[in-house]
Amino acid sequence: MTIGMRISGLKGLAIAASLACTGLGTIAGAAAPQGAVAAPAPQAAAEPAGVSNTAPTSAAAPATAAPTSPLLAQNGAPATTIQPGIGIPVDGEMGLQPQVTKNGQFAHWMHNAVLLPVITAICLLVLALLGWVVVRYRRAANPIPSKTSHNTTIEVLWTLLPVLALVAIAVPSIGLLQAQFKPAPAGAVTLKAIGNQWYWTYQYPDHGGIELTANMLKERGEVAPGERFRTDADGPRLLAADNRVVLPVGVPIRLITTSNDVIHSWAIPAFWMKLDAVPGRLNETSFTIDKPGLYFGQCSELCGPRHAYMPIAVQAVPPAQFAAWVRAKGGQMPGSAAPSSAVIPQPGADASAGAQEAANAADAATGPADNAATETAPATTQGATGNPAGAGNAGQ
Ligand SMILES: [Cu+2]
Repeated sequence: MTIGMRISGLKGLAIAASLACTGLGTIAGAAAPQGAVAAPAPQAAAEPAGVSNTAPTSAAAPATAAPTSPLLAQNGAPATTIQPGIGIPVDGEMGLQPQVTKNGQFAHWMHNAVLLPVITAICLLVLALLGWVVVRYRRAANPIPSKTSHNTTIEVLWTLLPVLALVAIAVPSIGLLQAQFKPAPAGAVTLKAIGNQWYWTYQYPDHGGIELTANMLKERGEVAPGERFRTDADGPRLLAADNRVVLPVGVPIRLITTSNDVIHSWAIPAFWMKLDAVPGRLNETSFTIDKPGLYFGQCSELCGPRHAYMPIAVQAVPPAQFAAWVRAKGGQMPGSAAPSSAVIPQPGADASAGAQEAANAADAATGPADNAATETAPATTQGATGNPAGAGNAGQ
């Protein structure tokens, strides 16, 4: 009886707790009944610019040319659909997302073929040794313990074997570390990602200074009438952004990150990419996307109360589509513009006067952290598009 009451008491507590949790959850969930919503045509896919469902964010972004092709969505980005299991998290999934960069594929292999087997083998060995000691040398079986205090052979072994295991792991690991910070080759597409509390701005300095501002898309119940909200075509809740970063596949990308306020981190799991965005400095890395698709990520450096609400959505498209997008955004492809942007300068790659000139021009274009982006990042953006206290905002 007592036990029964105690259990039901605990059960009541548990039910109350879960009700509290689901209560919070349903507030967020009710805002976006997945699939139940008569999905308005994905705004990013078909509607012309200026449609009532356009978020104010689009207005805050620099004025862009109208779409020039039916392949391009209202924001000039090629329409790309989400592929199940690629570039997005999957419920109940264990392990890493499928990787679409060379470093990511290598790292994935290393995780699955090197690290996991080594960890498993070491754990099993230590467990077996412990079990053996516990059983074989228990007091009943071993009433008079040995007084041995040294054994050279076993001491050499337990020093050397871990060293060998570490060296075996270090060889591919150091190679991967080096590959992750390899400078981009000439001809790479430069993407500059700038962290802000709490949204991302992007610049394409080699493509006529295209600029984007990307805010998280709010749920249906969180927007003002007529304001754009997230649909399933935009991406999962908390990961869909109003503006996607468009990048070409098969072309090296030079990623430069910086920040306007605190440290953020630009991270896309499917790219094996996580690069801190630090105010006052530029971090750089490079990667090449193998497959067209839609890839989602988030800020991965705790940057304040709305840290969880600054998603990253990358749309990787064939180079020709990328060029069309650049033109639709009012930019131009390198080579079709001033000669200074035709060659992407590499420090020390070419000391000729022309290259130096190009380097200087590019330096001026990418500039230090507090460059034009800082000034043009509209102060109103956050006010216009930051989500009001709502789902997931309770901690603020
Ligand atoms: Cu952040």
